[in-house]
Amino acid sequence: MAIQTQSSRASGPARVGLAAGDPEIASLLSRDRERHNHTLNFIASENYASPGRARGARLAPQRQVRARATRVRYYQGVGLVDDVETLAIERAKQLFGAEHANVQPHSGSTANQAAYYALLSLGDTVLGMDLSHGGHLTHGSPASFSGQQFTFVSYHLKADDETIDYDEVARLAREHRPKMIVAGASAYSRIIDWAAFRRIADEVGAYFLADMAHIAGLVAAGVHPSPVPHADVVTTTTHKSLRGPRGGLILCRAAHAKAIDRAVFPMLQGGPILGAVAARAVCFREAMQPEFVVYAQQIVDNARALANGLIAGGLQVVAGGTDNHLLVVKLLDRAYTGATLANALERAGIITSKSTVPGETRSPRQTSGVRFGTPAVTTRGVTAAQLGRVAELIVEVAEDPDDEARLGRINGKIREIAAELEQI
Ligand code: DSN
Repeated sequence: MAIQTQSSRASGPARVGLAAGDPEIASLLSRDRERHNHTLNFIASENYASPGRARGARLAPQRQVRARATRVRYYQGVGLVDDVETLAIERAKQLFGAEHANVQPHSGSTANQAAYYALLSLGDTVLGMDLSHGGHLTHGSPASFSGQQFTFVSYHLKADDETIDYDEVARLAREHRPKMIVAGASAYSRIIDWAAFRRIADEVGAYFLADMAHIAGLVAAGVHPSPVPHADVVTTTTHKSLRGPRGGLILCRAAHAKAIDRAVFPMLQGGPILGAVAARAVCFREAMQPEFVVYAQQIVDNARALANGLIAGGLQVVAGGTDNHLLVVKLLDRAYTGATLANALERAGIITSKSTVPGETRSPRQTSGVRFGTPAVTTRGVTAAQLGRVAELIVEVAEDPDDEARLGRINGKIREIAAELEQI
C-alpha cells in the first residue's frame, strides 16, 4: 500500500514541477516525509491519506470560486462540481445514517462554530467537557470563540475511574438549563454513552451536539457506538481516524438542515474548497469498504496493546486504559512535566503531544500528561506486537527523560521498527 501525507500529496509530475519551481519548499516537504518515515507518529488527531483521496483533492478544479447554498446558485458553470458535492453529501449520509449532511466546513472548529450559530443565540448557556478532562477548545475554552461568545459550563470526569460523570452532567443541566449540551472530546479514551446525553438533554429541553471528530472512523466502522441516532447535530473532522482529507463535516436531523447550511454559508464561509469536498467523497466511499472495518478495529487493538504495555511498565494511564484510538499517560506522580516527556520522546523518534489531565496542577504549556493515538501508525501497518516493543521503549524514556545517551540508543531502535512499516 502506498501512503501519502498531507505534505506529500503533490506527487508525480506535480512534485517534479515543485522541485524545479520552488526548491526550498520541495526540500522542506521532502525532509518532512523522511522524518515521518524514520519516526512513529502517535499524534491522536493525525493520519495518512490514501492516494485515492489525495488524487481527488488534486484533480478537482481549484480555480472554481463557487459560493453555494443548497439549491442556490451564485455562479454559472458549476453543474458538475455541484454533482461532486451532492455525491459527497449522499455518501456522508449513507455512511453515518444521517438525515442531512453539510460537507463544506473547512475544519472541525468551523463545523462546531456553524452548529452553535445555527442553534444558539450569542450568550446562551451550553454544557461542555472541561478542557483538562479531555474536551476541545471549541467546547467552551475562554481562549476560543466558544468561551467568549457563549456561556459554557464545564462537566468533568469522575475522580475514581476517570470516566464521564453523567450524574454531574444531569445535575449541571438541571441547575443551569442549558440551550445545548455538547459531548465529544479530544482526549477521552472510553466509550461515550450518547443515549445518556440525549436523556439529559431531553429532560431540560436542550439541543444535543455530539462532536465525534476524533472517533469518526471508529463510528463509521461500527467499533464505537454512533451518536447519529441520538444527537440533533453531529460534527466531525474527516482527517483523523476517518483517514480522509483535512476538513470538517456536519450531520444533522432534517429539521436543522436549513439552519446548519445557512450558518456554514453565508454566515461563516465563502466558497467551499472543492478539492477537499471531492476528496471527502472518496474518503466516505473508502470508509464503507470491509477493509476499513478491519483498519478501525486494528486502531483500537493497537491502542489497547500500547496502553497495556505502558501500564505494565509502571506508567499511569487516565481512566486505566482505552476503548478507542487514544490514551493519555498521567504524570502527576512525576517530577517532570508532559512537555518534558513529549520532547524527550521526540528525540527518541516517538512523536506525541503533551496533554492536560484530570486533577491538572501545571500550566497548559507544561501539562502533566502525554497523549498517544494509534490511527497513523496503524495506517502504516504497525502490529500490537510491535507496539509492545515500543511501549517498553517509552517506559525507558519515562524513567529518565534527560538521559540523552539513552534517548539516542532508543532512537536507533525506533528507526528499526519504523523501517519495518509501510513507508509514506
Ligand atoms: N483537537 C486537536 C487535537 O486533538 O489534536 C486537533 O484539532
